[in-house]
Amino acid sequence: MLRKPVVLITGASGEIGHGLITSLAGRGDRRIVTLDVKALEPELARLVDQEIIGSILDTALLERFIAEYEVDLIFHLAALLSTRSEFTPIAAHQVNVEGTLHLLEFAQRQGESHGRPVVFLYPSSIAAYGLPNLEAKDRAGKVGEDEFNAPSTMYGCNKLYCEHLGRYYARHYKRLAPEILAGKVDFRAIRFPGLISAVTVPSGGTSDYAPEMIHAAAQGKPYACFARPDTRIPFMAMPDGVTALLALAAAPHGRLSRTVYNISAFNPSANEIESIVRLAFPGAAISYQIDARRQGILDSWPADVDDSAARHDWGFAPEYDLQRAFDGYLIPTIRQRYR
Ligand code: AKB
Repeated sequence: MLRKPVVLITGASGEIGHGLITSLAGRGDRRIVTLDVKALEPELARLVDQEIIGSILDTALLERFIAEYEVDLIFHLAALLSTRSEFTPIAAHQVNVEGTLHLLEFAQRQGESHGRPVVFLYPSSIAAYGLPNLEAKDRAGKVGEDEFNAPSTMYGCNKLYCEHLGRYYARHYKRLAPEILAGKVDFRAIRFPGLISAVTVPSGGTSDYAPEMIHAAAQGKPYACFARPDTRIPFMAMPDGVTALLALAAAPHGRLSRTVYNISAFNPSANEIESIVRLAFPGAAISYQIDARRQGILDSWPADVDDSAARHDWGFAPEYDLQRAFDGYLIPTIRQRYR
């Protein structure tokens, strides 16, 4: 029996999965199989060809998958985010690193069996950076992909290491074997800034103060922001994040000069976000209750990143700047959501 060609999305029930499934299903050019420990919301489940509920750590499950499907595109979204990972570093390592290793090995075996490279999209993060102190952060300006690669969180270490693992599979896999086995996995990573979605609320991240503030205000709930008002990191509206993943997936291999790309859209401080939220929701009850430990993580992330390689190599160009993200996407969609 012929195996069925599909795109595989792990961690599909998370925030990025939501937008990605909707976009991929809208195009209608690929069958979609998802893998997550959590069930998809019913309206998303209807858009996929098969929903598998299970763990990326379950190797028997991946074995069965190999026998049944021919995968040539993977979006490996499953991960524990930065704040949660600090509370459970071993679980974080298992999901974020061992899980990714399993998926890379799965992709390698898929590529070997059907003979085409498997395009492997990996959402990395600004957490892969580690600025030593606020003075260095202020001085650094737009940080390039190869600078300040000394993360100070478990999640950041996991992301940075998996970027290297992906590059190893793509370029050097089993380099001492008599036959050439590298190149079966076409690994492509994006270092995402904090993502802000109008339709989902994140959990377990450290950039969560921005989406939490907006969603709380829209619901008329008070919000105590855990970040200092002057905290500045890069952010992006979710639709641009999804478009970026799809654009990098579609880019001709020969145009890519690297395996890991920064992308960014805007980088307001926490109190700039607060001002915009107050304009949209005049009654918003926003206060600050700074969590010094989480603040330390935010202070180690860059205030801005240099995304010129992504713009040059695969045409990255975000549609939403700060004003447009709020006026044209977040505020109207969120208002609708909580009506
Ligand atoms: C987190 O805060 O952990 C994530 C991220 C920036 O990768 N949103």
